[in-house]
Amino acid sequence: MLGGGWRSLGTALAALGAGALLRAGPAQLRAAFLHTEHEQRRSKTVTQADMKVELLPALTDNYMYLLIDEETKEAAIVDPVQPQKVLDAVKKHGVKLTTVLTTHHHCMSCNQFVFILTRMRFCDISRDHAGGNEKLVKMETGLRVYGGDSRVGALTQKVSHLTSLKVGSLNVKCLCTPCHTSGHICYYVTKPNSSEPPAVFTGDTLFVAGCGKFFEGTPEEMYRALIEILGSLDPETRVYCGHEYTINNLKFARHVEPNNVSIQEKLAWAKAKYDSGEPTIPSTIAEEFTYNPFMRVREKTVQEHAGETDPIRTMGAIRKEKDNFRVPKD
Ligand SMILES: N[C@@H](CCC(=O)N[C@@H](CS)C(=O)NCC(=O)O)C(=O)O
Ligand SMILES: [Zn+2]
Repeated sequence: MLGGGWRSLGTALAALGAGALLRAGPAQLRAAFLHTEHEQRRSKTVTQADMKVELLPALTDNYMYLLIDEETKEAAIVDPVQPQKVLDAVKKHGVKLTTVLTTHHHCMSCNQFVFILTRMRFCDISRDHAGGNEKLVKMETGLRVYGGDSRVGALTQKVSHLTSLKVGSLNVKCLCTPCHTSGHICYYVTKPNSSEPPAVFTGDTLFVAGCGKFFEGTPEEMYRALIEILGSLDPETRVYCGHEYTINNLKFARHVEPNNVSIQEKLAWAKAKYDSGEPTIPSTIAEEFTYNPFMRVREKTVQEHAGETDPIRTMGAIRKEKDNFRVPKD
């Protein structure tokens, strides 16, 4: 295994992508290094009386989430792609890790370039989301591993839509949201009789101000996932997503709706967070409806931009546009 410098190089190259790397100048390379140094991406803990969520930055721009039930000190980890980091956080909080919640199997197209680097031994990065499950269950025995897809590593419990499970006294409801991958699951967490907001772990279905690519699904499926399923949760639900893509997503959102003030304000806020190395997560479901173009496909402004009058056709059109969108520098 090579040292930290090489790992940084590998991570930076992965962040740039093969095509972009060929075009990158010194400033872009430097930005990629700053952006991707793990030390530069700070963790953050969101504390409520009934549950605690620690955001654990991983790989280039992934998040793992340690969910703690404050009543029993039992914990679950969402998408433990870097197992040692997970166990360090478990130790720090003095909690008992019992559960792995996997949003989706690692998708080849997601992390192609990281995969190539791994094969070339530039770095030892494993693949994203479910890529750490097998290693984690070897390091920590007796874990229940949940997921909605047989391709998920070390799976012990396959779940389907509205399957319920417990993490200590917390209720977790599984929501099937196929599209990015066909077996994608979001996890909705509530505490009975609590006045505090619920949490939802959305993997690569819903990002702050964006959504996942349609690798294994259709615009109809993403419409159902974003509008009908996630969109009908408690509006105050905290949204914890799989990647830190907020700035790029908001630049696309601004392109779709140049006059939307919520987008402009959120972008200014996200840039300030990024500059201080802080996560832009969580958002809320209510906020997403104000600036996320994929949650706003029923709005006239978004439909007009897409040249469509139907929300599902609008969903398909703006996803295609984003797949080819060149993110502006400002
Ligand atoms: N180039 C993308 C990241 C690479 C990518 O394709 N990521 C997958 C998830 S592993 C995706 O669905 N991205 C959503 C998007 O590009 O809108 C970005 O920085 O936004
Ligand atoms: Zn991903």
